[in-house]
Amino acid sequence: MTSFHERSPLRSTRAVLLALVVTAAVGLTACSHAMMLAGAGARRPAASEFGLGPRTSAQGRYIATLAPERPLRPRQMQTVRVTVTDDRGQAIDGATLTIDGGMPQHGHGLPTRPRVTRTLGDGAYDIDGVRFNMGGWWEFRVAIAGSAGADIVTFNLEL
Ligand SMILES: [Cu+2]
Repeated sequence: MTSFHERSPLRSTRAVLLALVVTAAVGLTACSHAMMLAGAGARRPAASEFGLGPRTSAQGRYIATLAPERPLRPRQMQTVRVTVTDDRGQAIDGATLTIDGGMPQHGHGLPTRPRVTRTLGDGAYDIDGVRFNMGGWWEFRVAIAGSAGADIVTFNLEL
């Protein structure tokens, strides 16, 4: 015969496992409520800080402009062309661009790993695999390692 005291720990273990499974399932959705709460302190920049550029890098070494093949919308995979110049407007070719980003208020990154697949000359590069999995404020960061040094341009996008 099994006493209450023997069964009880098993029940609580099951309850914990169930809670973990539920938490994991919620975490797999585009953006959980917990994530939104975690990043709720991130301050949305002024409207003037939004857009496709031209946008100056953090240390002023480069100026970058985004040109999506179609207007950016949530849940669409697409290619975004970025044009890079130095601070005097001279095209920067041969740079290594690394893409990063996410939603500061939700505490999650990009759902894909966009990367440069074509260099077009005149400072233009095509970034493939750009996708935003929900609407809202996104940061889209382009780290540039080129002839003027290393710097990063942060675009604020509203989808
Ligand atoms: Cu989000």
